[in-house]
This record gives sequence, structure tokens and C-alpha cells, in this order.
Amino acid sequence: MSHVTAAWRHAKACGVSRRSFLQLLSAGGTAAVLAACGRQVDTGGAAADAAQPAAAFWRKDPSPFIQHPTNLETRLETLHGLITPNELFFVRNHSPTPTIDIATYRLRVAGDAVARPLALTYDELVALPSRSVIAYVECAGNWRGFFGSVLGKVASGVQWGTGGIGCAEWTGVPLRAVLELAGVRPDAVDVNLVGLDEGAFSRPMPLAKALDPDTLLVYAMNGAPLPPDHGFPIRAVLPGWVGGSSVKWIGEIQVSAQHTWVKNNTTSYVLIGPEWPADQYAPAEGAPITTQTIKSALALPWPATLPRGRQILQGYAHSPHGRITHVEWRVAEADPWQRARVLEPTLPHAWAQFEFAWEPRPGSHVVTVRATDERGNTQPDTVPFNEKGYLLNIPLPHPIEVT
Ligand SMILES: Nc1nc2c(c(=O)[nH]1)N[C@H]1C(S)=C(S)[C@@H](COP(=O)(O)O)O[C@H]1N2
Ligand SMILES: [Mo]
Repeated sequence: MSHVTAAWRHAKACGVSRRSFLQLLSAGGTAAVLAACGRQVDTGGAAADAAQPAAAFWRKDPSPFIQHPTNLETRLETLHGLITPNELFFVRNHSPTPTIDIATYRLRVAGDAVARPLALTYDELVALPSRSVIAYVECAGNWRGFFGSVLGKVASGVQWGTGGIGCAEWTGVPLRAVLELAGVRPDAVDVNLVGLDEGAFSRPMPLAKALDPDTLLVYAMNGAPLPPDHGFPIRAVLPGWVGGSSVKWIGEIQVSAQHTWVKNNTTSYVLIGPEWPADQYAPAEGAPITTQTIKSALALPWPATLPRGRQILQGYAHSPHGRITHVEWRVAEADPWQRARVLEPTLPHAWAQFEFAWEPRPGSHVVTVRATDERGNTQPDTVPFNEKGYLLNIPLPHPIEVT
């Protein structure tokens, strides 16, 4: 068996599509394939991934991204300004991006807590009054790789760096308006969104979150029709909640008078670990995660190499709890924190940009940034480990080599 055949067998077994395999092969030979597969320890979808046909996982050009077997991670240093362009926005897919025929597409609303089950066409949905919200969407596992590389304990799942996040202007119809059309009964408890992708990815939310006017059924991203990789024709965006709750390619909205338990609030997207008691969450294996955490990151490669001399460093800070009010930075742990400049605008659901001037000498440095929001939340010095590596938000020690 040739090296390449062996690498393909290995790649297929760990869930890599033929297309990703060929991309990895051309990028760095069989070593790159093996490195990619070693990195992928799936959070429960491993069996499903392994069974997948050799289809393309995404449609967009993957070259600007850090490529994981099924995900595309944004390089923050490629961004300018508050809005992440669609072609640079990270992709997190559990199954390949589906092809959906808009002519036959229906958005269904069903369940034991709706009075009038509905099936809306795309045009009917788009004709409803719309809203636009500038909001970041961040994968619950963004920063997961630092559980291993910074805290010394590897968590299972895609080993994201800082780029499992993006911020866009989302235009759509409030979920609330569609629920009102369907006549939600007063005994409704949970609203579950179900995707049309192969794995029928779904994630329920409590009625109160579904009725929040900023919880949107989105059909446009940064003014363009939603791209296929980001959920065409319709996706949800739940500002402040983990990315997994922003279900893409929605086919059905299920409104139930009972709590709805699915994979993504029982075994995935739950906090499991010695310091995360689980008893009270049964049948879930731990507390299902909802809101994101406050974070800040430098818009630099990890590790970064910079020239000596005065320069401006930039980054992004975000909180699910409100506007970012300040960002601090320091080089050595013994140094005092210094204020960075937070750029306007600071919007309630968006990330904020910050910058500061730095005049480094040649050598190895570690730069740390820390954000605070309008409610006084800030990044904690430590977080208890959880097996699936969600919600890490300690101030990150960013390694920078100055030449
Ligand atoms: N139907 C469906 N929706 C989904 C997913 C998925 O695999 N299938 N992935 C979720 C996860 S985990 C994240 S982080 C976001 C990512 O959105 P993006 O790919 O548009 O960046 O989509 C969410 N919605
Ligand atoms: Mo995610």
C-alpha cells in the first residue's frame, strides 16, 4: 500500500472528506494529513463523520483559513474593521453543506404547543417585517486548543485557536413573528430548531429566548443572500448564545409543551468535568451551555513574529452580557496592566476592536489582553476544565517573537 493510500484510509476513518484530504495532501503531503487527523478528536460525531461519503464539507474557498478536517477557522489577522466579510467568516459544519432547492423549500412550524402548524415558502418568510442586527457568532469550542497548549489538559473536539468566531450584519425575521403566525399556546416550553443537513443538527431553546426580538430567522448576511455554508436559505442567529444554537439550513421549528432533549443539549454542548456537577441536569450529562463568555484576543497568528520597534497591535473583544468598556494589556506577568484604546462603535451584540502601541525589543515575548464589559464582567484567571473544551476565556498568553 502506498503512503498516499494509507493516509487516505486513515483520513477517511477520522471523517475527512476526499476534498479535504486532497487539500491537505497538496498543502503539506501525507504529514499534513496525519497531523490533521491527529488533531481531530470528535465530540461524539466521530462515528457519523467516519460514515460520511467523500463529499465537500464546505463550498467557500478554504485558502484564507486555518483548515480543520470539517471546519474553517478565521485568521483574525486577515480582518479589518468590525464586520467579518462573508468569504472570511469561519465555518463550523457537522455534516457537509447541503444543497437546498429554494422552489420546494418550506419552513415548517409544528409541535404540540402551536395552534396553527405552518409551512412557509422562502418568499412568504422574506415578505414578513425584517430586522438587522450586527452580532458576533462564536463556536462554543472556540479557543479549545488552549486547554491543552496553555492549561496542559487537552479537551476533545476541534482544536480551535482564536478564530472560531466572526461578526456580521444579519438580516431576517424575528423568530417571534413566525411563532405568532403559528399561534403559540401559553403552555409552550421549548422551541427546537432543526436543520436540513445530513445529521439534522438541532438545538432547542426556552420560549423566552425564542421571543427575544433579536433572535432572528436570518436570510441575509452582510447584505447578501445567506451563503450556502452559513445556512442558505434560512438560519437562526441567537446573539450572545453559543454558535451551536444558531442552527443553519432550518427546515422545521418544533414548539413543545415539554422540555425537548436532543443530542445537542444532553451529550454535546454540555459541561462535563469534576468541577461541573451534573445531577440536577438529567437526562443531560451536564449543564447545557447557553450564553458565551467574555473574551479578548489579539488579531495575530499564534505564535506571531513581529519586527522590532514601535507598532500598533490590534484585536477583538466581546461579551454576551453587554458592551465592552475597556481592554487592558501587559507583557510580563509582573508588569502592570495598561489600557488599550477601544474603538467605536461598541454595539451590544457585536465584538469591539481595540488597539495599543507597543515598542518591543528583539526576543521572545508573551502579550496578554483582558476585556471588561459595561456590567463589570471580566475574564477570569482560571476556569475549571470541561471534557469537551467549551467556553474557555482566561486572558490568553500570546507568544510573540520579535526579530
Ligand atoms: N444545521 C446546522 N446548524 C449549525 C451547525 C451544523 O453543523 N448544522 N453548526 C453549528 C455550530 S457548532 C456553529 S459554531 C455555527 C457556526 O456557524 P457558521 O458556520 O456560519 O460560522 O453553526 C451552528 N449551526
Ligand atoms: Mo460550534
